[in-house]
Amino acid sequence: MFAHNLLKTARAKHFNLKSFHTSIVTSFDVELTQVRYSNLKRGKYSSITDKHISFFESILSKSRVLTDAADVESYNVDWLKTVRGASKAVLKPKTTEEVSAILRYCNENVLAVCPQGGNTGLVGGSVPVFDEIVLSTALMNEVISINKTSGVLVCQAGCILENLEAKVAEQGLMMPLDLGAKGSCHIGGNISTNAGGIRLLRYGSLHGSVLGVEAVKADGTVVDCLSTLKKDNTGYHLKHLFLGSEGTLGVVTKAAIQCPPKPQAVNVAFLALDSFENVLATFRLARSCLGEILSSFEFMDCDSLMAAVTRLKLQCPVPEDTPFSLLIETSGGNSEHDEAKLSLFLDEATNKGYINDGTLASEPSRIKNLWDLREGITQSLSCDGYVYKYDISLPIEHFYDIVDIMKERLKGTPYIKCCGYGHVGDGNLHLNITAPSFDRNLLNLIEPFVYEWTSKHRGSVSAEHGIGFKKTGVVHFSKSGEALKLMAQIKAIMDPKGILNPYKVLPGDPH
Ligand code: FAD
Ligand code: 2HG
Ligand code: ZN
Repeated sequence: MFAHNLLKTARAKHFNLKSFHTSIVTSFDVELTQVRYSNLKRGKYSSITDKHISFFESILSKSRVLTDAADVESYNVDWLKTVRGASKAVLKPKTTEEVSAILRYCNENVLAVCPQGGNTGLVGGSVPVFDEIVLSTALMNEVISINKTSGVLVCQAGCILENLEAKVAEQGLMMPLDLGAKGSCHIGGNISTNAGGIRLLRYGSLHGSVLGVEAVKADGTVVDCLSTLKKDNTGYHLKHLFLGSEGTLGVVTKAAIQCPPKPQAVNVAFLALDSFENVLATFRLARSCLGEILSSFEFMDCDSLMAAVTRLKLQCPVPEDTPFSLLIETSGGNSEHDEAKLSLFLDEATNKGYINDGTLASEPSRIKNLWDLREGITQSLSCDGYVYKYDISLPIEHFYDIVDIMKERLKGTPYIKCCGYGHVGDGNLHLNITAPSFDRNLLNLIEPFVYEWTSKHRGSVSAEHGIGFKKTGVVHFSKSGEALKLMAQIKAIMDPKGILNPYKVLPGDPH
């Protein structure tokens, strides 16, 4: 029988992404990007003047144009506190028409713009590199409609994911994506990064569940692809251009999203395993035993889990020296049916010797406590100082190899932790290496080695976080020269003056 090592309820603790991390390093401690990456050249953009500010104030009102250095600062620094721009202005439109007027003006005056949602991106894409104007979607937060029958939500781009989750739940629906940053990230940011998250295994990528988008091109043209239809094969599927283009092709202003029904029964098992081989065996078994009710299959190694346990002071549901842990979630329409399936799976996994220990939760607060352990890892690791983050897709059989290889490679260096966690079900590993502070020698030991290794194993150098600012130099490890050329051509058509999020995604100098 499966060992129901009952969880002594972990402390219910809802961490706030913004305040938690801000308390460790302040924005002003972060080195300016233009200093840290001193070989970068500012593009030939105009610098913002009082005349430009007056124009923005005339269309937005004074209160929605921030120019005071103290007000602007948090928009200049990324969530990880690893890059810092020097923007002098933040614009906060409320409508598509205002976004259009801003971009038309910026395009005519060759002013560079950095679109920003919740600023939770992990690749430095959401903050300026030099003095780009920040266009924040924070006030574009209206839910336009929710159709209970079709399950289609239409909303503005600045809606916070967690708020949308609560809104659609009132209609018996759920959002098709979920991620640790849900309390801060915007749906427009999710679309622009093509965010993956913890339920992609079940509900697929946003390329499937985003039915339509409205976006504004660099010259201010509003592109209305806000279809709410499931089927629409009328020519090129333009909406996909905005999914994952990280603000370089247009500003997403509205979206139509297919929301699945909210499941009636959710169960979470948190399991202890002693080898990665057993992780893979458990995954195979879960797929065959749990089938359609499997909604997450998340993995963390000992250092990742213990970072969350110690930093967030959470109860550890498995022995503290457990080499590997899994969080497996099922969701479906019938609790008896789901529990019976889960029980069978757990018994079989125990009998086969795949799992050693674990706990099971079906009550919402206990489920949340278990998820907090997994979702709190990113924040906890940041407490060490600087985090070198790698978000890679790999063939499943090589999923964990790089963590051990990297530990060996970094012996004798000042790194603190080298750990791996992520979405096994999607073949997506988060390799994180922490150190007291940014160290170029350490970086040079990790890169380009980690990318070469990933490429050699036919993996992707960015599974779900995107390219942003930090990965432009390595995108060629996962994209052919021809593909990169086509990307540059598309950029030139959509944004000929290169004003939208320069220095991001595409390798090479901006326009
Ligand atoms: P921002 O960070 O503000 O922006 C991200 C990029 O999108 C930038 O390039 C920006 O210019 C662009 N952008 C933003 N809004 C728009 C818009 N309206 N139009 C055009 N461009 C725009 N990511 C995952 O994929 N899976 C995870 O599981 C996951 N977990 C996370 C957990 C934590 C604790 C944190 C801090 C981050 C996590 N992330 C994850 C990364 C991040 O949350 C996602 O990339 C998210 O989608 C970013 O949304 P945002 O609103 O914060 O966008
Ligand atoms: C997650 O899955 C996020 O928790 C963040 O994608 C991963 O911080 C990371 O490396
Ligand atoms: Zn992830």
